[in-house]
Amino acid sequence: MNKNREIKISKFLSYVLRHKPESIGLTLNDNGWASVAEILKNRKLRFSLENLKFVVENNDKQRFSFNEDYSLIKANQGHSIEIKLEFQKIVPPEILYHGTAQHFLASILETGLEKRQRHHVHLSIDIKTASKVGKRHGKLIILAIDSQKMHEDGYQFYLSDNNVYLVNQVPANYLTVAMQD
Ligand code: HQG
Repeated sequence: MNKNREIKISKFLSYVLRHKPESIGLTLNDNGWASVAEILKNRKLRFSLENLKFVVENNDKQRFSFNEDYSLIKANQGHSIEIKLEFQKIVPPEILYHGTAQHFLASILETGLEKRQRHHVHLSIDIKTASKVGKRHGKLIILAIDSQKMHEDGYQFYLSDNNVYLVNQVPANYLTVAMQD
C-alpha cells in the first residue's frame, strides 16, 4: 500500500478509536473495542478489510489490535474519551525515560509530569524511544524517572499492549535530566 494512504488510514483510526467515534456514528464498548464491520461501513474514508489488516500489522507503534476473529478493533492506548482499558499492572524497570521539549522543563520541575489530555503519563523503556516522542514537541530533553523508587513508594505502573509504560503522574522529586540536545 502507498505510504500516504497507510498514514491516512492510521490517522483516521486514531481519531475514531481514541477521540471521536461519534464522528462516524461508531460506539466503543467499555474496553474500547469497536466493530470492524461498522468501521468498514463509514462514509468518510473508504478501505477494505485487507487494507485495515495491513495498516494494523504494519503500524510503526502497534497502535491498534484486533480480536481473534478480526470482528473487533481497538486502539492500544492514547485515548481522550472515557473507556476502561485493561492495562497490565507491572513492576517497572529501575529507570524509565520521558522525552519532551526543553521549554516545558521549568513547568515540569514545578508540578511534575502530568497526564494532560491523555489518561496517563507515557514513559519509554529507553532513550531512543523517548527521543522520538520528545522531538514531536520541540528542542529535545530527556528526563530519567526513578521508577523503582516510585513503585516502592506506592505508585502503580501499567504496560499497554504496545509496550508503552504508563503511570498517573510523576512528581518532580523522581525526575532528573538525563540528556538535552
Ligand atoms: C508535557 C505519542 C509542562 C509532556 C508518543 C509532553 C507517545 C508538561 C506534553 C504518546 C507537564 C504532553 C505520548 C508539565 C507534562 N508542564 N509540560 N507539568 N507535564 N508535560 O503528546 O508523552 O502517536 O500528550 O512532557 O509517541 O509526548 O499518540 O504526551 O511533552 O507514545 O501513538 O506535555 O503519544 O504516541 O504531550 O506522548 P502528549 P507524550 P501516538
